[in-house]
Amino acid sequence: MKTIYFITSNSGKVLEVKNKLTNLDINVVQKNLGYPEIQSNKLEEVAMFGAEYVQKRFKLPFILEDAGLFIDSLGGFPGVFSAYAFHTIGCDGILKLMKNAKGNDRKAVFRSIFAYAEPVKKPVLFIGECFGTISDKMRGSNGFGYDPIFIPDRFNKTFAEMRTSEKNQISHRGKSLEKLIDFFKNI
Ligand code: ITT
Repeated sequence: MKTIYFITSNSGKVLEVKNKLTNLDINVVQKNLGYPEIQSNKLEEVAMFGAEYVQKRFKLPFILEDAGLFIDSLGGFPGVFSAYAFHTIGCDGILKLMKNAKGNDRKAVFRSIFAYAEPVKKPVLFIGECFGTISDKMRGSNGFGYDPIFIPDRFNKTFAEMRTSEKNQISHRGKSLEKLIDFFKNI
């Protein structure tokens, strides 16, 4: 069994990834090394910078992931600032900012970028998106982060009202992870 380190502080992410990679005989081990998140409005740049930073310091194969919730009527906020916004204003604060938003103004997209890196080679990125809307109030207790306020398109429940397996089938991370898995199958 091959071991791949997941450089993250977020055990919710590890849970979502572990099951799928175990099926490929890959053991995922969480490593909370931390890495700088540069100021850029593109998650791809944040993930690539983070991966190259870790690569210089950690000499084993690893993955990391950057995700964000981009709300149309807030000009993409919290976007690349999703972690900061979550720890400061949280889901409640986002709902307050959106209290007068109706219909299309509640549209949002979750984006996820995985980076896979091993020594010497350029890190490789895998992108996934999930479109949806922001709910009127927090609903559900599963998952993490903004899950209680995000309703994916074609559903009438939030991510936090879904089981992890159900969320994984449609989520941004589920999609970027599928691409990562295809990559692993071919190396
Ligand atoms: P890392 O150590 O992996 O960076 P993090 O929790 O800081 O963990 P991100 O920067 O990628 O993760 O995520 C930005 C924020 O978006 C963070 O507050 C998460 O809780 C939230 N988030 C990311 N993916 C999510 C998901 O699938 N559902 C709900 N919220 C999510």
